[in-house]
Amino acid sequence: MEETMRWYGPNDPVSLSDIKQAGCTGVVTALHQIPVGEVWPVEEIQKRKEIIEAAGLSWTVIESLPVHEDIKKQKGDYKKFIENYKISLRNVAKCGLKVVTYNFMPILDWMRTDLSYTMPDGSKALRFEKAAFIAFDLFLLQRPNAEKDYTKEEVAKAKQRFEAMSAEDKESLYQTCLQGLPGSDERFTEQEVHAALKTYEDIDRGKLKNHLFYFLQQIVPVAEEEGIKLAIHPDDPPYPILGLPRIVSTEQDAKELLEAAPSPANGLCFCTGSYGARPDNDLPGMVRRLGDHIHFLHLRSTQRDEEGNFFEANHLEGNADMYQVVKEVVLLMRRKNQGIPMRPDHGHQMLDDLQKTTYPGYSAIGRLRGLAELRGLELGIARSI
Ligand code: DNO
Repeated sequence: MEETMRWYGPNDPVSLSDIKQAGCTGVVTALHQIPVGEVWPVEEIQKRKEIIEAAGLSWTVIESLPVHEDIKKQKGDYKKFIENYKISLRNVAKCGLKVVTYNFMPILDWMRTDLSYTMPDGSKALRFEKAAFIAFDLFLLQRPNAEKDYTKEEVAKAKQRFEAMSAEDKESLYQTCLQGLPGSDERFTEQEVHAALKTYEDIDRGKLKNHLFYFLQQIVPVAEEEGIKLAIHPDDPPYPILGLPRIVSTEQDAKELLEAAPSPANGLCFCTGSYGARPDNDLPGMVRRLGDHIHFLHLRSTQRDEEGNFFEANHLEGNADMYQVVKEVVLLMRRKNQGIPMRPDHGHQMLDDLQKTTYPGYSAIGRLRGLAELRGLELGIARSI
């Protein structure tokens, strides 16, 4: 695998030199300063690339080239935003970049209810607790008609959970859930979330899928022509939240989006943490069956329970069978005779990380532990088969 780490740009407290010392050959990053929907100019891409290369690393993957909300809704200026997206793809190709990650989650990207869940060893993990999330939805956000998305038992449990929270717990839950967009420090205000949710009222799963397929049919030919591999990130968590449809959650979803615009350029960011939060996703089988379209790997493991709660476990623990996943990846790379970019996705805050503020999930030492374990696992497998 081509080992990388995510780097949030010059303001990231985890530096390029830290990433280099962790043993990476490249980084995964984006021009976070460019507003979503605007064209990425060649000069800006080139400038960022030079900074990365001066540190002895390559810019292996773009994560993300974000998709404007109008494209997801097919409203407003969506045609212009699709044209802009094509120009950005051509511009990144001009700079020699090859893999572009994006997602098609409405409004919110990933969602957790706790960003510092204490593990038995004292390190901190990201966690999604269903009752807390429902409590946020019903009693803090007070989304209209939210109760109809939950069972009576779930509502009762959320109520009980909420009543037992201190004012401080409530505030922290509220801020965590509103955090919204990774890669920025911005949080949505309550009004903004309500207004944004309203704009999706008439968009169900089928409609959102059609919007994704249309978008793919527009951009995949450009990517193919430019030698770019597209990698769509799955939904995290992989099911609808806040009444919003989510359409990249299962193997079937992935197959359908690949079939909607058949091309080697149309591909997946295979995030084992996101797909793996559902027990019905067979991760090693997905690598076997969809491997030709896996252009980027996020390796991470969640530990789930029957109620739908999960936390991010150490990379080789939790529910993902990381041994089988990496074994399938090794076989795939041999078959294709090429490496696949990988990043250890997230990591616990541990050791000196606990004293630092980084993007949630993106501490240096926790990710270094994940990377080191995954690299060792790959070497062991590659040597023994
Ligand atoms: C979370 C990340 C995602 C991912 C985007 C890709 O840690 O894996 O935010 O970058 O969904 O567009």
